[in-house]
Amino acid sequence: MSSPTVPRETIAAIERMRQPVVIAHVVPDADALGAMLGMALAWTHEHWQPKVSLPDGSLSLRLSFLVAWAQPQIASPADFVTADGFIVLDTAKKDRCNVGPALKEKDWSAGRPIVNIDHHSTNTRFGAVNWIVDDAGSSCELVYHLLRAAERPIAPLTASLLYAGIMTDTLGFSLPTTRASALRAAADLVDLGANVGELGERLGRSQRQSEFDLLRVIYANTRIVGDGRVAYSSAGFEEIQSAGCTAADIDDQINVPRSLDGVRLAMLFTEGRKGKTRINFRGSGDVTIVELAAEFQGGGHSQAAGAILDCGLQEAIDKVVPRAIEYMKRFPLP
Ligand SMILES: [Mn+2]
Repeated sequence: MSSPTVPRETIAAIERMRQPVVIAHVVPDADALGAMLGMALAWTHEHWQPKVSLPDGSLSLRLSFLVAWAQPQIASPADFVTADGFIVLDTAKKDRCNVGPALKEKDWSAGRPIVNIDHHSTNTRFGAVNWIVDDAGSSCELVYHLLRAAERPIAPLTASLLYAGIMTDTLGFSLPTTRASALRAAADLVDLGANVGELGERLGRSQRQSEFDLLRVIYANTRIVGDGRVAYSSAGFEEIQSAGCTAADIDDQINVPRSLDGVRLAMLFTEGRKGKTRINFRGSGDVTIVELAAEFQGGGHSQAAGAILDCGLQEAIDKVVPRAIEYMKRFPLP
């Protein structure tokens, strides 16, 4: 993939705003945070005062350092009222926006323009302006190209934030979604001052005891089914609590069942909130899983998707695992 072309109308729509709120998805990962914080930082100047949406409790401990680095202006409910537009990044559907429980049920954009920039294949194009590049490896890569095209300065801190998203959404430049353009963008960001070593340390080698304890649970609960091609794990509400974690800390643990040799479909079931079970799906090799997630009203990318069921952990496992084993029949062994 050559570098994506940034549509002029995307830049023009952003430049028409003066006090937008920049938003990413619920349970923000490093790509969501990097894109949101990088965008807000690079675009802060005398005529442009962006705020970012980060409701209480929505940030994982592991990624909180990105917010501490960026020191963004956090949007209050009043800022949502006075905003003249919204920039939504890395978010496939409007109801996945991380605006907090009070605003979630309301029409928070109320006729004002939304600029929607994303790389999820299931993006519903809910913005007034939509720039969706579903073969881009990360939203941070898109933000990088946008800042370049709009001739916004990229400070070393912005470079670090964007590098964090490009690196993590490609699992350290190791997924098949890693295009040459992602590596080029990352290289440019290193030239611009991205702190590769510190990011590697913080994102890959700085587990807290609580996260480590939750991983013990994930390893212990991992099951292999479907002739060894399907693996899943789970953490119940009490298991998450007693490890000292919250729903915001759940994400990367999907890599435990996914890392088993021969597994092509991995799932992680977590009950971060009582009575709501989140499922992370990952596919590898020729196995795509976004269609499976869609059967449970979820979405995402072809090989990384999620869904939320309104039921407890065991009920969700009983519902989804047999269906997943059945689903694998469309991917016969070579
Ligand atoms: Mn992403």
